Amino acid sequence: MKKLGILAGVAGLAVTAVLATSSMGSAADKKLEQLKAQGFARVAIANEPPYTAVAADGKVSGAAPDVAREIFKRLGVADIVASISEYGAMIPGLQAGRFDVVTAGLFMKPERCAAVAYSEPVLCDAEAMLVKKGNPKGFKSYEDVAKDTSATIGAPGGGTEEKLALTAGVPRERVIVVPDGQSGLKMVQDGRIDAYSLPVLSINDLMKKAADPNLEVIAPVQGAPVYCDGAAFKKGDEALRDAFDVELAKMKKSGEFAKIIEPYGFSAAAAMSTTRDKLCAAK
Ligand code: 6CS
Repeated sequence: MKKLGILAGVAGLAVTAVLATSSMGSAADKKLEQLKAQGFARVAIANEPPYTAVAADGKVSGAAPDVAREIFKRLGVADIVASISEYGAMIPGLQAGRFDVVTAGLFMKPERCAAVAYSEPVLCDAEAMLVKKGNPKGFKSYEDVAKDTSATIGAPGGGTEEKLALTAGVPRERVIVVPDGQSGLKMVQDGRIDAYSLPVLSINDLMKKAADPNLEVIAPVQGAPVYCDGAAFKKGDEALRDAFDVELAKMKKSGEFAKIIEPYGFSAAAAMSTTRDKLCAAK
């Protein structure tokens, strides 16, 4: 009887394992099935062209949402619906289930990689500063801002540039949280901050639209890394992330990826020259 009992026990374990795997498998597909049924994926964006943009009529564009829209379409999810969020609120919002994915140029860094499930790289860029014409304070790096005790620098709340300035030694009270590009531009124009920092392509976009001869772009910010973003999924949605990556890899190979991002000024080669693992391990 004993033997039978043990055999039954082993069989029971095997059945449990099979059920668990298939339920895990179905749990993973469940998220994609849920998005297909929903008809759209809820994406977080910042409205920071050319990464992400919302037109007056509500139309969402920008390199990150355009790549995500195309990939979700290939996965059977008809469209994306975007919510504007501050960078610092994107990961908490994702974890709270307010978004299905962040497609906003949220750069991969170890602490973020620990909190979300990133896709492979999509958009890469260096950092820049917008300053008064002639760069009167001679900024070349975030350390230069730190050394000048009267200098202030604006950056997005919870964003990479805020972190870089603080890490370079700029005291908290001289790092000013700026809600959006237009505000940052105006604050530099009005002399309320001495510099406004965003990635190069975002600052260049602001500069082009402002067409203000009294402004100057410092790019790249010396000593700051080139970062790349990926689509950021909630931990637990790795199967959806993996399905996203399969389509992303096909588009990188076919040239369709370049066709979407390069008109915005991004380099497909830059994104294809690195990997999530490398970026998430970078110091
Ligand atoms: O990932 C970030 O934190 C940064 N990414 C972009 C596209 N703009 C500013 C932000 O700080």
